[in-house]
Amino acid sequence: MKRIYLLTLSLFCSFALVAQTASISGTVTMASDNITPLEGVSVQAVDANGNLVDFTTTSASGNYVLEDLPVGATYSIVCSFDGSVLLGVSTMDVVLGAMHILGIESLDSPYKILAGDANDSGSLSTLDLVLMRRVILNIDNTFPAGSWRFILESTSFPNPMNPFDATNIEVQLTDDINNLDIIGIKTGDLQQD
Ligand SMILES: [Ca+2]
Ligand SMILES: [Ca+2]
Repeated sequence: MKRIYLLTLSLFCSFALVAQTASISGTVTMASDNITPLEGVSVQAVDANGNLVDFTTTSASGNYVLEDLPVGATYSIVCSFDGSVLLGVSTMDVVLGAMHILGIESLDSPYKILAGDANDSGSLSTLDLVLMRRVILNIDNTFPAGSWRFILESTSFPNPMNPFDATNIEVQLTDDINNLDIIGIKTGDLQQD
């Protein structure tokens, strides 16, 4: 009788242990079309104390899975991707940024405005255009904002002309999250070609 009790108790405990963790998965795609997968993006789950709890890299189809994350906690999902700083950055992007800043023709998507913030200041200004020009001329080989920034695909922009509040990815984990899809925005590629 005691044996059965212990067996039941241990089964219950292992079930409880399994139930205490969950996973987060999704796909990382390019902002240009929300379809093209980004392979090789580093995806990290960081808890509120700054501890790295799990990390992975996106597959050829852009998929990632973060596993064995204790539930009941809040996680920041931190993405990074090295790739070429010059990718997609040309004089045309500088021209589009200048037209936006001067009010001649506004950029038509919050992703494009985020792409333009090369110095990660939370705004798009002529300073960003100077940095883009320096990358085009091979004077600099990095942007202060990094080559890419990442936001949740589900992000809504109450004010599309000021999208800078939306860039932290945080989730409260209570159960598996299966569609935490993320969009990668190439810094400096305002036209998103
Ligand atoms: Ca800026
Ligand atoms: Ca471009």
